[in-house]
Amino acid sequence: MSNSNNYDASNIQALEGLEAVRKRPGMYIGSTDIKGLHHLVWEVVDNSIDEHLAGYCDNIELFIHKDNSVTVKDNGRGIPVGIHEKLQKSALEVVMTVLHAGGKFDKDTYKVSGGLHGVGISVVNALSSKLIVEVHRDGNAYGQTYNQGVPEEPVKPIGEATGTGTYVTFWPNPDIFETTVIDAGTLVARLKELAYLNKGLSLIMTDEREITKDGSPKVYKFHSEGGLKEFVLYLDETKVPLIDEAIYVTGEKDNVIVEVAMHYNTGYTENILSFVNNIKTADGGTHVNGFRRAITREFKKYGDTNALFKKVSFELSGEDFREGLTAIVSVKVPEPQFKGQTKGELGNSEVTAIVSQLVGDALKIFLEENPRLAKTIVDKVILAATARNAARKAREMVQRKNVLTGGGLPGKLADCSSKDPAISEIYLVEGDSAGGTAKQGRDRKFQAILPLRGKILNVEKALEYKIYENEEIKNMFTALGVRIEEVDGERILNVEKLRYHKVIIMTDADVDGSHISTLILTFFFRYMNRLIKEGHIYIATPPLYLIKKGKNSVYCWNEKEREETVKNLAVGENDKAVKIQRYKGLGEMNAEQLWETTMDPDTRILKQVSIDDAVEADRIFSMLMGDEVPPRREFIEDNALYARVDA
Ligand code: 0RA
Repeated sequence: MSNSNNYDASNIQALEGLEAVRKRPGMYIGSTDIKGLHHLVWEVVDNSIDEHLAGYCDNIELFIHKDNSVTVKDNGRGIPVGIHEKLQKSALEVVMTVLHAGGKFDKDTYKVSGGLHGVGISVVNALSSKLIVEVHRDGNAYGQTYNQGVPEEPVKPIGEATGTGTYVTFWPNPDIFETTVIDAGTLVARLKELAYLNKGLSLIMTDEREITKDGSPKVYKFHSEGGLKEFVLYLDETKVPLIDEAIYVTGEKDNVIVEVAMHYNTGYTENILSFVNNIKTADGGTHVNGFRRAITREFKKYGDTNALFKKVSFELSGEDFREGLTAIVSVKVPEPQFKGQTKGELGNSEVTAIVSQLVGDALKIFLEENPRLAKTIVDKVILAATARNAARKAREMVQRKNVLTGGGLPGKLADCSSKDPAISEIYLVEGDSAGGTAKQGRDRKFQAILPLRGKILNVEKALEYKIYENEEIKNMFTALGVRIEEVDGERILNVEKLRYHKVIIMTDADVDGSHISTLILTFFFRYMNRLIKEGHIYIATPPLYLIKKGKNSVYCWNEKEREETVKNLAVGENDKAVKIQRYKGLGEMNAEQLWETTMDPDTRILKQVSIDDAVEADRIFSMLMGDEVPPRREFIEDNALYARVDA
C-alpha cells in the first residue's frame, strides 16, 4: 500500500467530513445563532478541560480579539504531532480535520466530555473561515493554519518552546453564523461555574474589545481552591446560614466520580444544582434522585435512632428534609445518557445507587461527628413538616371553598369571553385605577384583567400558610385555574386547568412599579415556577415618553429613542413646538393609548420571562427580598439585572 495513496484518501475523507458539518451545522453545534457561536468556544475549552481532568493542565486562557476571533490557550500536554501511521500525516492535522478523531489517541485518559459537547475540535475548524493552531511539545513549537478547515500546508516546526500546551485561534465563519459577536457576559457566567466545578484550574479571559480606564483590556479571572464547597457557600451568600459549614462529599465507584457539597440556610426553599461531566442538568435525573434518597434516609435514621422525632405526630416527607437546603451534585460518568425533551436529565440508572451510597456514608459520619449541628438541622426539618401541614390545611381550605362555590372566579376579575386558554391572556395590573383603564382598553374577546392591590405580599418573608390567606394571591390562583397538589409528599403545580397561556404583569414604569413586578415575579418564582419554565409569564412594557409636534405623536420606550425622535421632529435646537410628555404611571394614559402602546398584540412589546439561570435569579430574589441586608445594598449599588428577560 502506498503512503501517498493513503494520504490522498484520508484528505478526501476529511474534506467530506468537514463538508457535512458545514451543510448541517445544527446537527453538531445545535444552532447557528449566538448559542451556536458560543458552542465553538466551549468545544475548544472542553478539550482543554479534559486535559485538566487527566491531570495535565491547570491554566486556560481565553482571548476575545477586537475582530471577534477567539484564542484558547492551555498548558496541557499539547495535541500530539507525530505521524499517524495509517493516515500518514501529523496526528495534529488528524485531530483538527477528521470528524470525531479527538479522543482516539488516548484511551487511558479519563474522557468525559462526550455528552452534549465533545463533538470534536474539527467541527470548530469546519465552521471557521480561518483557524491557527500552535502546539508546544518536546521543546518545540509546531503550527498549522487552515482556511475553512483545509490546511494551508503540512504541520511544521515553527521554533523552540518551553513547557507544553495547545493554542487555538479561530475566526467563526460569518457565512455560517447569524452573528459572530461573542457575548462576554455569557462566557463569564460559564467560566465562573467551570472554575468551581474544576477546583485548582485557573480560567482567565481577556476581552480585547473592552478597554478599561487604565487603557488595558478587561481581564476576568476565575479560580477556586475549594471547588463545590466554595460554590455552595457562594450560592448561599445572600441567605442566613442555619449551620456555618458546608458538608462535602467526594468519592468514586464503578468509574463514576461523585462530588457533592451541601449547605443549610434558614430559608424555606430547596435549591439543588446538578451537573454531569461539567454540563448542567436543568431537570436533575438519576444522580439527583440518589442524592435526595440519601438525605431522606440518613436524616430519618439519625432522628429515629436518637429519638428526635418523638413529638412528631404526622408523617415526614422527603421535602421536609430539603427545606433551606442548597446543594450541588456533580458526577462524572463515562457514557452519560441524557433524557427528556431538552436533554436536561441524566438517565443512567446505575448512578442513583452510587450517589445514594457515597452521599449516605459521608452524611452518616457527619451527623455522628456533629451532634449539635445534626440537632439544628433536624429541628428545622420538624418545623418544615409542621409548616407544610399548616400550609396544606390553609391551601385545601381555599381550594375546597373554591370547588364548593362552583370554582367561582374572583369578583375583581374581568374575564375574557374566549374559553380557549391557548389564545387567552390575563393582565395582572397594579392598582384599581389602572385596572379600570385596562378594562376599557382591552380586547375582551381574549384579554382578561385582574387588578392587584398596590403592594402584594412579600412571599420571601411570609410563612407559607399565610400566603394562602392573602386575598391577591388567592385571586391569582383562582383566576389562573392552577392548584398546588401533593403527590408522594412532594408539591407540584397542577396546570391542567390553566385558563390563560399568557400571564402578563403590567406595572408602572417607575421604581415602585418595578418593585411590585419583582414581588409578583418572586411569587411566581417560588410558587408557580413551572409557569415561568414553560414560558407563560410575560412583562408588559408601557412607553416612557409621548413626543408631540402638531399632528405628529410618537411613543418612546427609552432615552435613546426619545433623543432621536426629538432630533427628527425639531427644526431648531430649542423647538418649542416639540412637547415631551413623560409617562410615570399607567394611569396617565387613557384607555385608547394603553391599548395602542401596551396591549395591542400588533404593536406592544412583551418581554418573556425566562429564568435561564434560575439559580442566579434565586440568589438575587432572596437578596432583594430577604433578610441579609449587606449583600442587598451591594447589589443595588452595583445595579445589575435580576432576571433574564427575553424579547
Ligand atoms: C489527543 C491526545 C492527547 C491530547 C490531546 C488530544 C489534546 C487536545 C487538545 C485540544 C485543546 N487542548 C488540547 N490538549 C490536548 C494526549 C497527548 C499525550 O498523550 O501526550
